[in-house]
Amino acid sequence: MRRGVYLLTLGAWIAASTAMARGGTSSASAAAQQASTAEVKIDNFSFGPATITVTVGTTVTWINRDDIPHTVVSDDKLFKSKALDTDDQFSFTFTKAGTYGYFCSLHPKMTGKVIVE
Ligand SMILES: [Cu+2]
Repeated sequence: MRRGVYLLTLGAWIAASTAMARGGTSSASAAAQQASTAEVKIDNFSFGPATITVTVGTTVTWINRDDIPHTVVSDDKLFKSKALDTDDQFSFTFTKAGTYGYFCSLHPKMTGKVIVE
């Protein structure tokens, strides 16, 4: 009888600590997802990487490392930066899954793509 109570107590303790561990893990990964960031470098008249794949909620930051101005403009006008001088940056947070093409309005042959999953 005493042994039965002990096992029951142990079982409850294991169940409780497992639930706590699960809770801790899921909230930590949710926080990590909210804080997701990605970076695209602009240099030598190109976006690098030209295609980037991120998760929903990711903030993508473009940084101009070229010595002339560039812009970041989405094909469907979802986002549009001002002319970025050297070392200027522009950020946009992608809240919906999809494929987002973009280009530099000063040099339309410069194109890139953000795939949000
Ligand atoms: Cu450009």
